[in-house]
Amino acid sequence: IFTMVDIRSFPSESGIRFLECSGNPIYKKPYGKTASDLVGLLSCAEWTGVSLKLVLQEAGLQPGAKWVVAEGADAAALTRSIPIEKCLDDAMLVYSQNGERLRPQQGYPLRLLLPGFEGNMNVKWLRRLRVAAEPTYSREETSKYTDLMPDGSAREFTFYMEAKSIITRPSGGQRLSAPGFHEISGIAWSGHGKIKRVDVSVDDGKSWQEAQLQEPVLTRALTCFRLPWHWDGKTAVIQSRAIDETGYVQPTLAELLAVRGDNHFYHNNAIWPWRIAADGEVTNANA
Ligand SMILES: Nc1nc2c(c(=O)[nH]1)N[C@H]1C(S)=C(S)[C@@H](COP(=O)(O)O)O[C@H]1N2
Ligand SMILES: [Mo]
Repeated sequence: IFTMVDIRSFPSESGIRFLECSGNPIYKKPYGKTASDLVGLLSCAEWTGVSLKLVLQEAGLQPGAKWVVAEGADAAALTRSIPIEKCLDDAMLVYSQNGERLRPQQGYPLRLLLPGFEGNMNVKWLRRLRVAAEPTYSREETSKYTDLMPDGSAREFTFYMEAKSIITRPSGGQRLSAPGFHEISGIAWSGHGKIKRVDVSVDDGKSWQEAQLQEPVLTRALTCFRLPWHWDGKTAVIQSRAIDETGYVQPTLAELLAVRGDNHFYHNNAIWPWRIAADGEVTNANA
């Protein structure tokens, strides 16, 4: 048993990492109107705490350990099984966010942080870690956070948040005041590491231009991108696609639906194009 005093006496580390709910957004219509409707269950913060690897080693990790089962102290006792490889890689037990102690809503006093893994696995109000040879098959990894494929099979233990991006300016709900110069900007992120490139199309996907990335590009963190654009005042469809350091390219919604069907619920990382009308109004082109 480690108390919070014990945990806080370990050497600390900090990292800027995104955290995203894998239910962000849904596959079925009606789709959201704004960027926030589509990918609003997303944040990026500087987290401070201790390396989970260090804590496990200090506790005396035995060979044969394959999973760590993490349990929250909320009424639901949210329970998730984490593969040992992640626990011995960049997983952390965090007690601070953006330089202040965790807020109650974010898991005070202690939270598991698994950079790049779906939000649900980042257990708040952490009260127990159990080392096991098998996953526990809790509610949150069977009834929830598992997906039904078109052939009736279940896709389970989908940990990683795949590469994703969205244009936030201009985006749904906004209006371009007049034709002329407009900067296109947005955010990109990947659970597999750094964003390598973001392509932007202003002609409904016919051609793509490389956007400028804001430095520093951090691993498993939100990365801002920008592209100068001259809007000629005609109807246009603009969109962005992220490519991460593994070479993975963000898919279109049609590509995702073709493979997963719309009974799939989690891990929708599709491209979201915006339609610009002649009067400058911006709406969701997939809706
Ligand atoms: N103990 C506990 N941890 C939890 C949850 C929960 O209900 N209980 N919700 C999870 C889900 S579904 C997500 S998406 C993230 C949200 O983290 P945030 O509130 O810091 O944005 O926390 C996760 N950790
Ligand atoms: Mo979530």
